[in-house]
Amino acid sequence: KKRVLSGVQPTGNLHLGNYLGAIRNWVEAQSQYENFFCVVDLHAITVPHNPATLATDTYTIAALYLACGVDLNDSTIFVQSHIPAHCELTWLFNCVTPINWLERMIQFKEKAVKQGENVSTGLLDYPVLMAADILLYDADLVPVGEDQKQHIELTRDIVIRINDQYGSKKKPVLKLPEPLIRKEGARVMSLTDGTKKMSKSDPSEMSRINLLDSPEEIQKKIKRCKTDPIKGLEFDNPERPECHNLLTLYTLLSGKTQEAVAAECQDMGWGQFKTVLSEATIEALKPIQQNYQAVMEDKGYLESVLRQGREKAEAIALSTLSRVKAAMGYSTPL
Ligand code: AQP
Repeated sequence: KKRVLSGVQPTGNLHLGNYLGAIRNWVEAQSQYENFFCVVDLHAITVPHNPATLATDTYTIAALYLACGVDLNDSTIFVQSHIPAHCELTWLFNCVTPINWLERMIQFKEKAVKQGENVSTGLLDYPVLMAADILLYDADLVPVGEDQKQHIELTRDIVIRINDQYGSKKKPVLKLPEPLIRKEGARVMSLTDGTKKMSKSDPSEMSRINLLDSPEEIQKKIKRCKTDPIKGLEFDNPERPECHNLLTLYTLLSGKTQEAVAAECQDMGWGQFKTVLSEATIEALKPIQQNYQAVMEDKGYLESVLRQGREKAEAIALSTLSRVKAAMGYSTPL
């Protein structure tokens, strides 16, 4: 089976963008692959973070993976910082990655602007750590949302460079991974601005629906979300980004086809549609929230999942790390 690697940062509550752009796709395809899903807590400190909540947030994300349907028969769940090889491989990659490759990254530029003078070296280095995450496991495929495509391209550039400098055509050091971006859900947009992606770092809670939001919160956010004054609802009108985004959310959460939703909603007013969308969202999130409560009631179980996950993942990571170090000419530890 082909191997899949993906992850989410524990930088706050997971939202519908993370779910529809990534986790739901992991779950739908997991039986076809051998999967590794990590909670990327080392990435979480590339922006200012709260030490008091980092560990709890990490557990929350791992529990949400299980709650969303990640199946341990097909998938391994682990925490990035539990495996030091991620940092070590990052250092090796740092020394072959030109700084200007990193300065070109859109996510870096966007996040750096927000932070002014406090931008950390870690934020610039984020994509190199991500390359280490992927390449340590010889992943074939990386299922992510559209926003991560540029980072996977950079991972591929690092592979090409390492193979070129330290490997041979016959014996490449690293495997070249491919992004796996599903068209549906690849870019879920903010509820307050249909031209911006839904994001954990948006200061407005009203801009996103979190997977653990109560039905009342969901209703309130959808009631207040940005719309437009045009009558009738339609997909694909570039003048109406909010309309397209909300209809897309309804399509994905209700499980209906785009054609069915277009027909159902074409004559609706916003008030009526918002009720329909709220109900579909609450209904879709209900089982995830129930599963999450059940997982959180048994902390011992979650710990054992993460312990076993670490053991399995670390064995693979250490073997890749030795391979890369040997290719780069390092002596074997005595
Ligand atoms: N709006 C989105 N639409 C589709 N997919 C999305 N993803 C994130 N936002 C959207 C996908 O979710 C996965 C995990 O993302 P992450 O939390 O590790 O990093 P991120 O992309 O930085 O997520 P956020 O919410 O946007 O956080 P901030 O605000 O910190 O940047 C990835 O597969 C991502 O593509």
